[in-house]
Amino acid sequence: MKGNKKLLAVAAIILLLITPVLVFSGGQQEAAAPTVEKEEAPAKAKPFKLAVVVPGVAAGSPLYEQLVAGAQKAVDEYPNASMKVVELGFNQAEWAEKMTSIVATGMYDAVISSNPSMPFVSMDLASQFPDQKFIFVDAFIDGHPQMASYLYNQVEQSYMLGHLAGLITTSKMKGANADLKIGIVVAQEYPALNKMMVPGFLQGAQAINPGITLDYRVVGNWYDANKAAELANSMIDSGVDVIGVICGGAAPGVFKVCGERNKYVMYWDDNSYAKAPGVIAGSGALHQSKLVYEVVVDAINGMVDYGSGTKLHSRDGYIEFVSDDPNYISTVPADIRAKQQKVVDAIMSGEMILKIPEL
Ligand code: RBF
Repeated sequence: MKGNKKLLAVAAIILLLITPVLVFSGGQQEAAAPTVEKEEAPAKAKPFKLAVVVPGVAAGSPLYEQLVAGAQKAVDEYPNASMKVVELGFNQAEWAEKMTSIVATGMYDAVISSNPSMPFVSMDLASQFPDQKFIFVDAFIDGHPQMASYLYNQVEQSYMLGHLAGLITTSKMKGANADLKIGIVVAQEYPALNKMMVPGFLQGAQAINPGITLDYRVVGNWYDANKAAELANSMIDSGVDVIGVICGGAAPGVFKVCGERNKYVMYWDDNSYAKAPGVIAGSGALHQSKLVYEVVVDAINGMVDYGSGTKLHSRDGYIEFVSDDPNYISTVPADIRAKQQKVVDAIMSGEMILKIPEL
């Protein structure tokens, strides 16, 4: 009892002492410490403008859709933040010029974009506008004071997909044939593709059988679904029964042909089983909307470490093989899924290390 009274008295004194502060603060969070208020309150209220640059077209490209969604989620949480989405379109020769016209407005505290070419597309522009800050996801640049970048370990995503492709092509699944041939349809060549994705995919498949070969085809752009379909047909004619697809908006061409001819697709970037149930037999996922959300929140709060390049692995939670989707479970038999899961678990836990090469 005695102790309680003493506590009550102390609480009353504290309340008396802080009441004026609470009254004066008018509900503002920063008002508790007047000295801090002077320096921090205006900084927090300062408008933050973000340019979200889609190098291509968002629709049909999951990583770009996630870029926009992640940025939007962060901006929605901060009343002082706003963003503008700009699509650069499919003509890559125009990208640097279009980026310049965004940056030249001087309006944006940061520009965020996604794909491995964007740091290099922006390099000259960065020296012309030394105050402009850039954030690149799905890209790598280290040591540039105006740029922060985040690179996914695409060897891991690709190995997991290749491993399943290997299991399927050597299986008795209804679309699988006796040939040890898998394929990949890509939109265009770039270092991250040639050094991480294609080798990772093949390495994963060859872990099942070293005799497996890869039929590699290039569409030439990120939108031509008819061309992608033509390539898929020709690959299937030559004995391919599982096709990896990294060609953005052209991918539905491969889905269609594989659906018609009872073959299988491996898909990167997002849980996409529902886009072609029974045809997409394996899907990886990059958690780009989560990454972008976190990085944009940091940018709004002035916490981005410009000058750094960050490498993200499966064990960091940004890369996944989607094994709990009902379409995966109904398309791929349990014994194959069990073998696949062992490798997925080993990669996710960090027990199996697949290094990112120099790009
Ligand atoms: N991926 C897409 O899904 N759609 C695109 O339009 C697209 N355009 C790209 C353009 C360039 C120059 C580069 C280097 C990559 C592009 N990517 C695109 C690929 C993307 O960055 C990533 O590598 C793949 O989606 C696999 O994760």
